[in-house]
Amino acid sequence: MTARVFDFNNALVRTPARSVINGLRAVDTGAPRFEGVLAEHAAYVAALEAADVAVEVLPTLEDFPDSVFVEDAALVFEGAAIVLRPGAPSRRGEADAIAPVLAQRFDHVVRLQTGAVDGGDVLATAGKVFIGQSARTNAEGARALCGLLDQIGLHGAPVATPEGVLHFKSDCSLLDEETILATARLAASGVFEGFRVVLTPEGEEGAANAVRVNDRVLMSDAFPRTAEMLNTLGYAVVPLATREIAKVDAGLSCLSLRWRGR
Ligand code: CIR
Repeated sequence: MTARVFDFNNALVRTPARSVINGLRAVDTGAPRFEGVLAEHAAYVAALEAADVAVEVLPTLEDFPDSVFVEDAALVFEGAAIVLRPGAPSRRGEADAIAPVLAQRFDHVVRLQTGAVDGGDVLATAGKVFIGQSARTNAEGARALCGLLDQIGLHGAPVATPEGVLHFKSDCSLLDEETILATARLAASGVFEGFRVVLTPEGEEGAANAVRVNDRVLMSDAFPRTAEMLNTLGYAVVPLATREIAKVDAGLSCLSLRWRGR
């Protein structure tokens, strides 16, 4: 199997819980305003729909403040899904909540049984699936995930996430089959050898967590220099407000699970 890496017609998202204001955050810049998070989330859903993606909105999980970040609990591919084991103890139960949802939608669903992996640490490219080891994803989980990927014909490649970076994909995203948008600190590790790498401008590192969906790239509107650079390179950037949700370390990929399906 080769992973469809940005050609999607389905997505799952989850409505933010009121408890999102207590979501985990690396640096405390204050709690997000709930109404603001809701509005930003609604605009994100609309942007996916405008890109021709059928979006299913899952109900809130009040007991899990970070459950809006559905990407961290699972990986989805054409016909197959993998339920993960999020690394933060407060997020582990999100996997139990997403498992039955995936069982209804995918022919093949397997579950990571050991270690810890957050979906935010997993970047699927056409040839290989990078698994960034981080404070949330450990070597045991990465190894076990490689085994599960192997079962569905995909090749997992454990790599390092720079120190202090929340998730591997906090610092990179796929722009097309050959091109990765990355921060200079991640690209410097040489991990993307063989890819064309577009670097985020200094001071706009947060732009790296964008998401390519069909013919466009969804990106935070906080990074105008990156947007201009990508537009000049021929990518169609859709800027989205993330001011509130970014206070709990949101990027653009973490808000949905995306796949090509029937
Ligand atoms: C967390 O720390 O787990 C959440 N507050 C943010 C998760 C963002 N997820 C992602 O980038 N994949």
